[in-house]
Amino acid sequence: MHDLTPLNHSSPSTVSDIIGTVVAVQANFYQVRLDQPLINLNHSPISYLLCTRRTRLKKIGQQIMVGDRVMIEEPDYQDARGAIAQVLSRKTELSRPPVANADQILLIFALEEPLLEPWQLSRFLVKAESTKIPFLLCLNKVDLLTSSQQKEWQQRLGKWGYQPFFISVRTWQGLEELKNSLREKITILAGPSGVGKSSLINSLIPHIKQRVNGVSGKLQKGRHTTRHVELFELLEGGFIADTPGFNQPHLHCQPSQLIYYFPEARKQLKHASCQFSNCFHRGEPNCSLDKNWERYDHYLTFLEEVITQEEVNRQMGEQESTVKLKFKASGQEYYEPKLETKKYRRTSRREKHQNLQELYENQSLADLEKLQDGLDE
Ligand SMILES: Nc1nc2c(ncn2[C@@H]2O[C@H](COP(=O)(O)OP(=O)(O)OP(=O)(O)O)[C@@H](O)[C@H]2O)c(=O)[nH]1
Ligand SMILES: [Mg+2]
Ligand SMILES: [Zn+2]
Repeated sequence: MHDLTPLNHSSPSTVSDIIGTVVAVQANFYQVRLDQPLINLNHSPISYLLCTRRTRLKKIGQQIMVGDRVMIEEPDYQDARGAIAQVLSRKTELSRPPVANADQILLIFALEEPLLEPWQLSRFLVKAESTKIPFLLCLNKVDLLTSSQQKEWQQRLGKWGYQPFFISVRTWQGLEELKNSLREKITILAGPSGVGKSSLINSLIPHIKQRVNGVSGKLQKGRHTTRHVELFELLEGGFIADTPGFNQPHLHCQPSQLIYYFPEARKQLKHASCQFSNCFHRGEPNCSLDKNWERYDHYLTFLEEVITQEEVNRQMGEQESTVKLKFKASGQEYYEPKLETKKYRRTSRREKHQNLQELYENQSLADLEKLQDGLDE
């Protein structure tokens, strides 16, 4: 028989000793990075197990996501396989991309090629703020800028309330400092297409080059391509996940909350409050917000958007008995008609179809496409 003990040679391994992090999910298989490598009789360490999920978990509908901390039973040493017996409780959960226990988001933009576009950056920042997961802002391709241009951006973003990392994956500028912020954490990369997300991962972890290229590029941009997430292990400890670039994250939050996703306004409202607790800060009497800040226009535009979204949600709420918001394994949202009792199924299905039709007609196609993009809470 094969002997399997933790590398530290402490007490013999019991079932609950084997704990790891799910780094990839494919169909019904889970790739798990073990906290402590196991060694077999041949003294070869096993760091990864390919696992299935126990039927019991399947029965209770326990989903397993990338980033989940799991307990493994019945490891098969020969083939490096096992079965996930339990999923530990999650610290955080993102639905798009679907990742559990993310410690932080690394928002990355390029300063040039593609040119940094303030509105787009602002939208991503608001989206990141709304996830409540801490995030870092990183501006790449600093090699394409003069130092005075860099300083201008630094000052401008400082007024927005951010101190970004200025980096160049090409010249390695700023990467050591950035690496220190990734240590021992699960970090999710996010940002528009072409800004250098995959390049960054490839330079942080050179030995996985081919795998990361597989996740990236044009193939990922089609509407129906699978949005596959995978955690890559950093040499200094911790994991990082590449995501396919998306250019227009969709915002949805309570309209009255939106203002708090702008640090420069949040700071003001800490010291003063408006007459109305649900003030939208656009001309209400006795509004205490000073409107003289660069991104106030961004705020107003995004506010319109989230108010419209709230209205759509309300309409959907009214149809709650007929459609149900569901998530695909890839994290994509879709609406599915609920099934009712057999007696009414035939007629109500047609009605439900009509409801869905109306719902879709009320929104422009562009909005529906936007619904499919972006990070989610
Ligand atoms: N000048 C310059 N070019 C860079 C730098 N980092 C990456 N690039 C280039 O930018 C292009 C896009 O890089 P990717 O890493 O593929 O970008 P991505 O964010 O993964 O893009 P998607 O996968 O489409 O979301 C490549 O041609 C890189 O060589 C940099 O620091 N400076
Ligand atoms: Mg990429
Ligand atoms: Zn106000």
